[in-house]
Amino acid sequence: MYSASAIDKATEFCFLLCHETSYNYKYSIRVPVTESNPHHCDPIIPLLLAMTIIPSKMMASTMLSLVSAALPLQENHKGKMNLGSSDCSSFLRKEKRNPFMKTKSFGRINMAIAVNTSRFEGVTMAPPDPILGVSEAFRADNSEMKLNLGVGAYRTEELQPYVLNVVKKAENLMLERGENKEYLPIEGLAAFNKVTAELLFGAGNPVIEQQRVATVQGLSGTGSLRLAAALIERYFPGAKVLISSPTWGNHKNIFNDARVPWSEYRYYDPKTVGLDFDGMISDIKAAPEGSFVLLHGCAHNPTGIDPTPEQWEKIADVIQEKNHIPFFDVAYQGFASGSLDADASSVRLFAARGMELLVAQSYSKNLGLYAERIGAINVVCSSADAAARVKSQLKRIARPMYSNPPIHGARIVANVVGDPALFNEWKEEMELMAGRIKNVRQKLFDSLSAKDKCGKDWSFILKQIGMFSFTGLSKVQSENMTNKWHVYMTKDGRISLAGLSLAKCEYLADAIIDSFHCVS
Ligand code: PLA
Repeated sequence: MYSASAIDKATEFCFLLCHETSYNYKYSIRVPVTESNPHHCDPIIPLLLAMTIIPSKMMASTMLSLVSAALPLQENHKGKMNLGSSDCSSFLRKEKRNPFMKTKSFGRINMAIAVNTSRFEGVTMAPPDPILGVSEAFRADNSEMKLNLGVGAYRTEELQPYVLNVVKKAENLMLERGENKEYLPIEGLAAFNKVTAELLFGAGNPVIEQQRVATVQGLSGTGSLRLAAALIERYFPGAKVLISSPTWGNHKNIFNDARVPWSEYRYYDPKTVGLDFDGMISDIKAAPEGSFVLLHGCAHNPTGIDPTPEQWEKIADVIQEKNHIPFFDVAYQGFASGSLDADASSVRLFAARGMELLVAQSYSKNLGLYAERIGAINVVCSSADAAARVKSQLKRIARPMYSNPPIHGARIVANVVGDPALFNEWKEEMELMAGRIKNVRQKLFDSLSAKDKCGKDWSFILKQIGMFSFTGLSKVQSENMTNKWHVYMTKDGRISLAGLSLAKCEYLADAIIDSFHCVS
């Protein structure tokens, strides 16, 4: 009887032959049957295959129909033929593996037609990501002057990536303890979930004491936002999410992919290069009752403009009046002001009013854990009972998406935030990072003011907060920054000051002045 492996080898031989004889083997046929597949085939199939060196696509499809027609016959012949496979397989033992065909069969019989028309013909080329795509373009540039101010990633004064000392210490602790790599529960590491909620709301906050927060570890800020979006889609069908104009570009992708409708509220006023507070309030007021209002907890991305404490109170008033649900994105706690508590004050203000709210957290920036993908989604509910149910549903959403979250970053955060000595060290390091960004911000402003002969007022740069500066450069001006000056930035005019050094401020000021005044 022909075994599955004999058939497999015969088909591979067929390809080998085609390849060696320079035939157009693209149109040959292969019917792989894996070893694990117990079905034995009619000998007609390997015979057909062995003889098949087909020069045209049309013939290939004819052969495919023949083979397909022959396939059902195999059932009838089961057990009747025993032609042996030893000769054939010894002949083929010297086979070269054909790189063209690496297909594994997952079904009972898997037919792959090796044609040059792809089944994925309808898949169009996606554009590069507006933020992460900038880093790809930066890597491809060989200029010595190049500067990557695209993605918000902290660099040292030497423009090198930075791993925090407390992170190294936490990792050493993990090695010393010889911790294992077992799966985490779906909701993540319990020690992480505890400290992350405490860091956000403050230990002893009534929402924590009363067990009214459903906290689930997420794949950093993005993954946590995505979980929340899925929860909204499932339990608030048709509810709209209001997002600021402008906002972090990925917010729109997240809600689009989760099929959650969104619209924008006014936020940035280009005339004042500040917050359009009246516009923001009236758009939130005008939204359908019960909408979700996405707010940047601190260090608004991309503008770097945050509401004042008084303005936050008014925003909370309107949201309460309209029965909306606040949804905070806290990606920069500690990075805006250098203080973890000050940067969480907006969220705490809403929680203190007894409102139900959602908060996505990220440790990418404040602990420099970008690639560890560590963050959380917190849902504050009006009762412990509701929180338990919400948590159960978040787990249900997470399980089919990624099953359970990664452990490494969660342990780092738990070790740092949960240990008083490491926690204090972290705060010092964070102040240093936030301080370096503030120094660079000041130097950029000084350089622009000194160099700009037109006397433009650049003071808005000093009013902005966090990693970014929203320069006001248009798309073409931003393109000039990249094409002429090798300064990589997003096309909305945002620059990441975390990727800038004091030494490069003058060069950057020249580039900005040239782009601003000479390109329109
Ligand atoms: N929310 C906001 C407002 C952000 O700016 C970012 C990151 C995230 C969430 C998500 O970050 P995380 O998934 O790594 O936790 N924004 C970056 C990077 C820093 C990015 O676009 O992914 C930015 O350059 O805008």
